[in-house]
Amino acid sequence: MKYFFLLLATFFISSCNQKQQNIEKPNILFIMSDDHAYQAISAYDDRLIQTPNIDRIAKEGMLFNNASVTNSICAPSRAVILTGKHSHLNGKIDNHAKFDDTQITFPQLFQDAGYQTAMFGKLHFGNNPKGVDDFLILPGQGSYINPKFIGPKGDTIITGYVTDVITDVTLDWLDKKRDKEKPFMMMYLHKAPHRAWWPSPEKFAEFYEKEFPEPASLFDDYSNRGTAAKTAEMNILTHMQYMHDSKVRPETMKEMGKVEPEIVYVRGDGTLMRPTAQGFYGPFGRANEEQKKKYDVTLDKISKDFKENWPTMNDKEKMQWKFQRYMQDYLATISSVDDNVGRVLDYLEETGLDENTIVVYTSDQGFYLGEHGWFDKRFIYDESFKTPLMIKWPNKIMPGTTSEEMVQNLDYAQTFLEAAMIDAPDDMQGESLIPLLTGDSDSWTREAVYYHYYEYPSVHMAKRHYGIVNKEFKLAHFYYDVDEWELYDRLNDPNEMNNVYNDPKYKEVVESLTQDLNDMRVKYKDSEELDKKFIYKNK
Ligand code: SGN
Ligand code: CA
Repeated sequence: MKYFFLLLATFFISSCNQKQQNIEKPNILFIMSDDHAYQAISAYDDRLIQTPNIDRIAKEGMLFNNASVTNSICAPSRAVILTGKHSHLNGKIDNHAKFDDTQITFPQLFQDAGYQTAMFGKLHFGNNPKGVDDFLILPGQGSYINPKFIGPKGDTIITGYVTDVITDVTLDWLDKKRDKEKPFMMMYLHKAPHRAWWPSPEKFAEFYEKEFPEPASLFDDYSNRGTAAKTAEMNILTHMQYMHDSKVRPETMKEMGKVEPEIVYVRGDGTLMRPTAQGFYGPFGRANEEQKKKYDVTLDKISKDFKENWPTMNDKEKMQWKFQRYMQDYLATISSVDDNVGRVLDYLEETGLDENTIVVYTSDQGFYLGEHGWFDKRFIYDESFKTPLMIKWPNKIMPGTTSEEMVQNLDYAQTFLEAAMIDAPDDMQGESLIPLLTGDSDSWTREAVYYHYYEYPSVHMAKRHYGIVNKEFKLAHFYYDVDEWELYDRLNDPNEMNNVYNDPKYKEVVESLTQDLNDMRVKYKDSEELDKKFIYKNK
């Protein structure tokens, strides 16, 4: 009997401890959008758009000015975030490679440790997420209008605009579905602002009336750069499509006959890709009659303007016209993300959950908003190498602080695990950001980061390269198709217009950074053998 009471008492104490521990463990709300450039977040830069809600996270927490990704492309970035390992080790080197889901991803560790876990929105993996109690994910890239989702119980189509819908299911889970006795780790993953940019009808109308400032390098001719920049197919004038991107009606294009410049992509296999009406009707065809009517008002204005004015424009004016259309739609989709992030932050505040919740806002990578005349990402150059990152954690992170440290998406898993007091596997390759977040920056020693991009030959034709980046310099090796090196002086040439690799003034910098890069490849277990292994066999 005595033993029975002892046992009961032990059980009671340990279950109280368990509860106590769980209560103390922070919730994690990981918000990630797709292709959201830091230039389009007012906490970083307010020339293009105001994002008051996303900015709340920075105001109440820490804004990272030098956050970057290890491989600037969608699914690989997500694989790095989930595994805490570089692409060459997790195997998801590009959007085509299969993700090996026998690997440990950090949500599994949270689930094992007693967290409630969920994922809503875009994953882009081809397999369902592991380690989540609930999920609703878009198939592949997903759709902006009336999106289809994959869930534990099968597929479902939800009527509405994707950014609103993902938020509705997120709030529903937070409010009604989760076990409120347990801490949660939730991944709230937007599709926006991914191409082809279809805003909600209301934002489409609102942003069509706006005009945006052009970046200094919109008319870049790529002189003083390498072959890769010159041959990439992501120039707004020559590669952005009229129907798919600018939302000119296919019927208008047909009436007009041949329109210059002709937009043709050369695929990696050498085949040509010409735009079709499907690029327009694929997304727009999903709208119901009521939604179509709302879009039609703005679509008619765009087509009328294009038909009347395009034929008499010179190339400079054509570039300017396309840049404005690009910004209007891209930023309109972001405005919806911002409104919806506001809804979720409001919910946390109203319920008091905000006090013990770590909120992260980031993107799977950055994006070119006309810098170097480009859209898209992929390159180690700043706009796509860097990614927005801000984190708030009441009573732990001092509000309104900034960090200039070289942090990466590789670090998120270990950061969240440490915050939740869960052991990280030894083979994760990042570093926890907790010392930076809590003001103990002396224990942060990293000075440079490693980058490696693989998806070539493929859409946009950005050549394979790896490199090293510290606060002052960026050294990159384009090793496939060409054998070219590039060095940028980040402090004196922040827009990266001059490759100074062969400038004798930089000889010593080149020597020491090349050594650092080699050391880094050894440290992270990357190698020439692996570079070769990942080259597509059919080329
Ligand atoms: C699609 C886009 C590309 C984009 C890739 C990868 N074309 O192919 O512009 O680079 O996705 O994007 S579109 O016809 O869909 O507009 S990623 O974010 O998934 O890596
Ligand atoms: Ca992306």
